[in-house]
Amino acid sequence: VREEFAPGAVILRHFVLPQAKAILAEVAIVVEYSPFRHMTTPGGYAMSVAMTNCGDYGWVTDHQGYRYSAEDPLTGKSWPPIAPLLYQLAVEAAVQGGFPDFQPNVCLINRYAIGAKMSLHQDKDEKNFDYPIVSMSFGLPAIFQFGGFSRSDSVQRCLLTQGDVVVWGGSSRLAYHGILPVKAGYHSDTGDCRINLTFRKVN
Ligand code: MD3
Ligand code: FE
Repeated sequence: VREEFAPGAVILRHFVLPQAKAILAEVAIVVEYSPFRHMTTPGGYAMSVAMTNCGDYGWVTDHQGYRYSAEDPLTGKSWPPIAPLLYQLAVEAAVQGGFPDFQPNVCLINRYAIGAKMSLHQDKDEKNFDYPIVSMSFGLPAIFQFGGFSRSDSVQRCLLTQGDVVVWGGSSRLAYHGILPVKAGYHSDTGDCRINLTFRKVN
């Protein structure tokens, strides 16, 4: 089901539902090598969302700021590679979203325990915004907030559930967005959490 949520933002509901278990199995392999961790914001707060990455680079934050790093600061090694299944599904979703030339080299993996949230923010660390971001959601549902180019702009809300994919390109790419605190619940594939993958192209 293809639905334009905002200019350039295409929701593919349940696009990876058939592959959800296989994708989560790939996430488990990544996590064995580069575990989930609560990173520290430049302001000194621990994020409620636990994160890891796979790919050529990973998104990291610490007292020095937000950036992409070729090395996992926790292991001192490279991040594990993006599994072919994940890569292929991200590329297929981007094609469906109108981006036939998207070749992601970063996958940020977010884990939301109950109560975890992500405040309104823009994704600007990639530097080249011509590439879209492809997101995939699993496990517990979450309310996603989508605003404008200014933090104070009004927001639209939508529920993201297991297998939903969103391609964020065009003018949606620099919009403010966030996730409200995840409500208590249980999902047979993830237990008491929500998992989100975002595929990005970073040079
Ligand atoms: C809209 N993640 O990792 S995914 C993030 O559910 C992030 O974990 C949220 O925001 C999550 O940066 C939201 C949907 C999403 C991802 C990237 C976007 C929406 C976006 C980039 C630009 C605009
Ligand atoms: Fe974001």
